[in-house]
Amino acid sequence: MLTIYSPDHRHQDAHVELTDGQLVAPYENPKRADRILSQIQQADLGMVLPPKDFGLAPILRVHDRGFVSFLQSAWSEWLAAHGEFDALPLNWATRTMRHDRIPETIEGKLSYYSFDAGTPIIAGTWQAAMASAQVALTGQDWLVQGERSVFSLCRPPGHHAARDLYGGYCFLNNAAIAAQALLDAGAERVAIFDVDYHHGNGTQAIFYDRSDVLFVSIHAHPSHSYPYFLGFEDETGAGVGEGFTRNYPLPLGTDWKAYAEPLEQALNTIRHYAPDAVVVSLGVDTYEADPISSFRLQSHDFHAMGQAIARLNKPTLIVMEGGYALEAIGVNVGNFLQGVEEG
Ligand code: SP5
Ligand code: ZN
Repeated sequence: MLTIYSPDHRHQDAHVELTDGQLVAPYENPKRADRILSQIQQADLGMVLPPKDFGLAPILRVHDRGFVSFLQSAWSEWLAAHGEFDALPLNWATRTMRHDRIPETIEGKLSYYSFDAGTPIIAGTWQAAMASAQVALTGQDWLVQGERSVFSLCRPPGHHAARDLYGGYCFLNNAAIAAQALLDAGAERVAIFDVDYHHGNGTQAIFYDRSDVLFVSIHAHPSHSYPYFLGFEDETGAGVGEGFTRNYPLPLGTDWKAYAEPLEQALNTIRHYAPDAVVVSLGVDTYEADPISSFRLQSHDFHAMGQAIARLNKPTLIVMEGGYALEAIGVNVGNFLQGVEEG
């Protein structure tokens, strides 16, 4: 299988993450993509190609222009105001507050455009996020050229980012940008299948009121897991999008035995939709030893998951999302890709 990769991901390399009341080294760090890439090379999984440059236009098909401008200038504004510390928001407009005014200062803008404090902006954030989106777009382009399956080794990840919101280590929604580009290249229906441990709240929000993108997600139940406020079963879409969002929230501790059946249900939902192409948001944070998650999938289960998805028998773009167990992330992703290839 073709892999698309850019070393520019290394520009997103923050200093701190606030977790359980402590400042720790970021779970979302450059080693993740390095490990995946070296596994792909060692296991001879196919050619690795750099991204082409599709510019900003396909990103602005999904994201708000003010949001994109904010991401481009956030670091220089923050640097001028505070110096070389990771840029992090401290408060948000929740219930009882207003959402219709964009603040003028960088602290206010960080708050306006984010939904958590776990997603630091540093000097290289824009460059890395932009490269990650181009990696997804290039994979999409190969699919349009006739490839059956392509792996876009995106980093930073994307599925938590909405039209004008960043968070959950995500800035630009790579999977959504690729899905929209597939439509713009002539596809009538695209299915996004999100298997990351966390609900893809950003992707769901982007396509919630549309029927040309089916969003299907299998994830930890939001009653106990991040991002907490979206991903429940009763969210099924709005307006003409009614019926084109499907969530499969699962309990803490879910293992393959409990995962396999909802996985098959989710795949049947996708089959019924008969998409022209499938975009997989691949998180391997469902792994048993993931440091921030609770599921219990084993390394060989990712092979079975890849095989099950390949049985959809559709052109498939795999976009990298989460997965934080550095010692196993390469093998887990490699197993998944091998499963897809074997079908
Ligand atoms: C792309 C992706 O996987 N983003 C995940 C973002 C999760 N951010 C907050 C996670 C909080 C986890 N807290 C549990 C810590 C265990 N000690
Ligand atoms: Zn995740």
